[in-house]
Formats: sequence, structure tokens, C-alpha cells
Amino acid sequence: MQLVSLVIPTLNEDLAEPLRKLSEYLRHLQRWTFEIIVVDDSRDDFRAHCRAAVSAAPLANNIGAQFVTGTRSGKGAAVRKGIVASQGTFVFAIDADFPAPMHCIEDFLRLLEEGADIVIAERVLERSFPSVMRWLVSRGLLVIQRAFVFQSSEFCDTQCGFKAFRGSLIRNIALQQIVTGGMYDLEYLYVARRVGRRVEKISIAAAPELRPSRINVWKCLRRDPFDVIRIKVHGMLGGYRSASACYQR
Ligand SMILES: Nc1nc2c(ncn2[C@@H]2O[C@H](COP(=O)(O)OP(=O)(O)O)[C@@H](O)[C@H]2O)c(=O)[nH]1
Ligand SMILES: [Mg+2]
Repeated sequence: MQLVSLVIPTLNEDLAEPLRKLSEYLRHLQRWTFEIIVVDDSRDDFRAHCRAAVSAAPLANNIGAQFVTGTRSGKGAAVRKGIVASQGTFVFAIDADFPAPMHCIEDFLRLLEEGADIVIAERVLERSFPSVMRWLVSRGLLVIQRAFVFQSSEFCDTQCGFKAFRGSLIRNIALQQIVTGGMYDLEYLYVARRVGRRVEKISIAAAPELRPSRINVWKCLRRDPFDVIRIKVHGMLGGYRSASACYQR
């Protein structure tokens, strides 16, 4: 049986219910074993709560779960830590509020088995946003990633927190990751494209927002534009080279 890793970054999340639902879904996928890796950056009281939710999660016999203490230096750093610790043939990075339905896990696994290196969920462009500011940030990033980073209109949503990767590839990319904030998805896709990997996209209807966002928009506005430039310049100067050299299927 092949192992699949599910990395979930958390910041002040109530994980009990999401983990119960996830376990209920995964127990039916008996062809696979799963390791859930929660990388937590919560403040201390939530951290204790989150740790307890992971240890008390009602897990089926094909699922294991571990709680990893994050360094509180950003979502990208947390996802990197989880990916580097993962052992799965395939690795998912999924937000705790599941922006795509859980059954996409099976669809994504099928595409990876058929040869895709990365599978991403893309929310339709015309969706509702929690605030005008979030809409502006999203549209700004769309323009920047298409015009500056990829110089193509291939992606309409690089930021959906539901992605799956070939394990060997993403562990290698994560080791070379230079951003610690929210632009890590963009960095993974940029490196994968540079080394000619196959990226599949699945269009989804955006899930309704069930709770206030954990993302600090003002912090993103200060940091993300610089991170996007750093990724592009690093790539153009020959960084990320070992992502193609070390990668093996
Ligand atoms: N470990 C960690 N997780 C984070 C951080 N910021 C956000 N998250 C997690 O990232 C995921 C996406 O956050 P969410 O609030 O749903 O973002 P939004 O949907 O873009 O508004 C959730 O699982 C959050 O708990 C962070 O700094 N560290
Ligand atoms: Mg969300």
C-alpha cells in the first residue's frame, strides 16, 4: 500500500471537526495509507487545543496523525516544514477549512497515478470574497503572476489551499524554497514549470467561508510583492537548479 501525506498548516484553528470528517472520508480509501501532518503556528492556548485535537482524533486503521510545532514565521514556512517531514509517495497541502471538497483527494490521487506531478484546485474567478480588499489583492496577484511570473494565462488561481504533489519532487522543491509567507504556492508552481513538470488543474466551486480568515491582508500587502520578485529573480539567476537535477520519479 502506498503512503499519502496530508500537510495541514494551522493558525488558531479548531481542528476536531475537520479531522473527524477527514478520517471518516479517508477510512474508505483502503487502497492507501495516510499520514496527516498538522504544522501549527497558533498562539499558546490554541496550540494546546490543536495538539489535543490531533491526539484525540478518531483515526481509522489506515491513518496516522502527527502534530508538528511550527516556527511562527509564516504559512509558507509551516507548509515547508510539513512537506520536508513527509514520507508519502504523494503529498497534499490542504488548508484546515478545506477550500475544495474532500472527495477531490481521490480525484487528485487518480491524476497523480496517471502521471501528473502536481494537481491544483482552481476556484472560479467570479467568486465572492470576504472583503473588497481581498478581491483587490486576489486580482492584483492574478495580473502579476500572469504578466510577470509565468508570462502566460495558464493559471487563474495559484492560491487555493488544496494542492497535491509527487512526493519526491515537492520535497526537493521545499528544500530550496525561499519564501516563508503566502507566496509559497506560486514558488512551487514556478519551479515545477521551470523544470518542465506536468501540472494538472481542477476547477472547483469555492467553498463558502465558514469562519473569519486567518490571513493578515496588510502583512501580505507588505511582504508578498517582494516575495514574488525574489522568486522570479532567483529563478532567472539560476536558482532552483537542483530541483531538476535531483528529481526522480
Ligand atoms: N501554520 C500556519 N498556518 C497558517 C498561517 N496563516 C494561515 N494559516 C493556515 O492556512 C490555512 C488558510 O487560512 P485561511 O484563513 O483559510 O485563508 P483564506 O481562505 O485565504 O482566507 C488555514 O489552515 C490556516 O490555519 C500561519 O502563519 N501559519
Ligand atoms: Mg480559507
